[in-house]
Amino acid sequence: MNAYEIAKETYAAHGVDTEEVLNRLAVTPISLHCWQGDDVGGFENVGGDLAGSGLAATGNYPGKARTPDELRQDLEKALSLIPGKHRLNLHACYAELGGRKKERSDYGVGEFQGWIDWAKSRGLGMDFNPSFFAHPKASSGFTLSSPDKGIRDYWIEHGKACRRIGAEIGRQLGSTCVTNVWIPDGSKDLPADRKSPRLRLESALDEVFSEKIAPQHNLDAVESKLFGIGSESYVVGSHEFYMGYAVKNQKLLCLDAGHFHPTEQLADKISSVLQFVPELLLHVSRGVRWDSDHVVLLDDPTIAIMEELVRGEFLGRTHIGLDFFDASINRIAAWIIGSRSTQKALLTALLQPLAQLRAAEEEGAFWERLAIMEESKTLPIGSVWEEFLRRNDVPCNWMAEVRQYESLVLAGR
Ligand code: RNT
Ligand code: ZN
Repeated sequence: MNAYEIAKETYAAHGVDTEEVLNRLAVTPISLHCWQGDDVGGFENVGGDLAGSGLAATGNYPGKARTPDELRQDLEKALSLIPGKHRLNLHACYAELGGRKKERSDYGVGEFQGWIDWAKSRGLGMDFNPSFFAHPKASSGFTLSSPDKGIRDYWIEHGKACRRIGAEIGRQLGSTCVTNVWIPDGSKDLPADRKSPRLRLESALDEVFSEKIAPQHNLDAVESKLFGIGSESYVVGSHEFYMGYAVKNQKLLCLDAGHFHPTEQLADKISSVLQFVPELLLHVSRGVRWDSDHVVLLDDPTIAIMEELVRGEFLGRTHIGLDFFDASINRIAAWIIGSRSTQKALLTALLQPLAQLRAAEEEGAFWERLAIMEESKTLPIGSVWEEFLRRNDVPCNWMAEVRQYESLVLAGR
């Protein structure tokens, strides 16, 4: 018997069917965020200042992608070392303008056709994001909630344009695109008026979402945040704001694992939120002190998120995306580590002896429930993971390939 066959028997004795688990893992895509590949730079050259707009990647590891083709080449390398079928999550600032100048408010599908064709040729679905940052019109710190009507209208048009692009992506690829709205709006120091920007944000969002778009092509999500660089004292789009907005308007809520208080667990929010909104978008991330965007690991918070998705039978209503950017390590390796860790967390959750846990809970045997949780941590998960890699023709030891790619491709940039 090989290691997988032994693991299969071990899990069967705990009431877990590893074949079913492997099938479920195989049909759960991860939406891979383009922005880890170039430190959230994009290719528009608008002369914006990232640090001034609430997002900052730190580090200067050599070999960063400088063009859409280089970024696609890097994504292909990463995807070849991540088992399963996945998606690309693209930001509007990755538009291909071909050297021309174009306002974000005027973007159409043409600027993204290269990305769509590439995704289609590789069998990838796509998700999309309007970019409300790294732009002169975001430099005041306010976009959709700006007191300046001209600024607000510009970003409203951008949001509308992006929903149409999202719908066209979904239509062309035959796979629903989730278009996620995150804005950096907020203030460094104490505002005197917390109310007005929120009222303006609500009506701006209503305008952005006013056009009817077929939900099989595009779904809208809204993402909250606790604080950011330059928005330490006040974030217009707080959790309460977007929770209210999503419930009222039946939008998807995007929960980013790095956007809450450090001791607050995203996992516990899932069942509450899905009781009132139709679907969820996750930005799987790892907060470290003030940073919300470290590379995802197979850690307790990530496992707890996946446990909730499995235990609540929420996988069918949840879109799993990644959101981190580390410019201090090999960027392709960052994608691979984060994606594989997310998949391992899901595998861990799928392999838990849920029937046993539920039986113990129903009986009121809480000591036994805790014991099963602890004992199941050392069941042979690694053998099931290796079987998943084998079936997807992806190596266990991918580091040698990344090292080689580093010397053959990245070193020449
Ligand atoms: C920022 C949000 C947002 C961005 C991306 C680039 O705090 O998490 O999701 O990271 O849209
Ligand atoms: Zn996010």
